[in-house]
Amino acid sequence: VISKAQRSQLKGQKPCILWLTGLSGSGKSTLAQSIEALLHHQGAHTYLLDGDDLRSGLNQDLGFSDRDREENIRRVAQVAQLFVQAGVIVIAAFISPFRKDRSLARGLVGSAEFIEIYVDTPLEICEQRDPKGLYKKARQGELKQFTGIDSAYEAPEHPEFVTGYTKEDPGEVDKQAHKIYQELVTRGILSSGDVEPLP
Ligand code: ADX
Repeated sequence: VISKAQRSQLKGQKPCILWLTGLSGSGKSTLAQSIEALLHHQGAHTYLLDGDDLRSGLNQDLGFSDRDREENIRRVAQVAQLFVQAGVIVIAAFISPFRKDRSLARGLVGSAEFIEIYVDTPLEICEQRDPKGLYKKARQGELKQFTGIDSAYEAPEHPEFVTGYTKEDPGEVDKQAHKIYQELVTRGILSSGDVEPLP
C-alpha cells in the first residue's frame, strides 16, 4: 500500500489544487495555462483540468442548469482529489459559480491543499471580449442560463488569491502566474523560490 505522502515524495512536491473561478471570458484558462507552464518548467508535475475540455468528455451529458453545474463541479472535484492522491499539482479552471460547490471541492482535500484563485474580471470586460460570441447570444435570448446574465455567479468571500483584470497581453498574464507561483513558495507548497525573474 503506497500512500499519498510516498507518491508526493517521489516527485519532491506537495500536491494541491489551484482552483480558478470566475466568469466566462474572465481569463481563467489563459492564466491556468501560464501557471502550468511556469510550474512545469520549475520541474513540478502538474495537470490542468478545464471546463471546456471536461464538458466535451467526462461531463458531456451535463448542461448549464444549477443542478448540472453542481454535478459538473462535484465530478471535477472528485477527479482533482484523485490527482492530489497521486501527488500531482492540479490546476482547475471552471466558472464554478456556486460557493457551496467550491466549498465541497475544498473539503475533499486538506485545507492547505486547496488554493482558491478568483479571476476577478468584471462582467462588462468579459462581455466586451466575448471570445466565443456567447454573451451576444445570451443577450439576444438565444442562450439561456448564461452566467452573469440570467444565471448567478457567487464571488468567493475568502479566496487565497485574487487576480485583477489582466489585459490581453501575455506578459501581464505571465506576471500574474509568477505572483501565484511565489505565493505557493511562501506557503511552502513549492520548496524553491528560484524562479527566473520576468524581463
Ligand atoms: S460551470 O458553471 O459548470 O463551472 P464550466 O466552467 O464547466 O461551467 O464551463 C463554462 C464554459 O461553457 C464557458 O466558458 C462557455 O464557453 C461554455 N458555456 C456554454 N453555455 C454556457 C452557459 N449557459 N453559462 C456559462 N458558460 C457556458
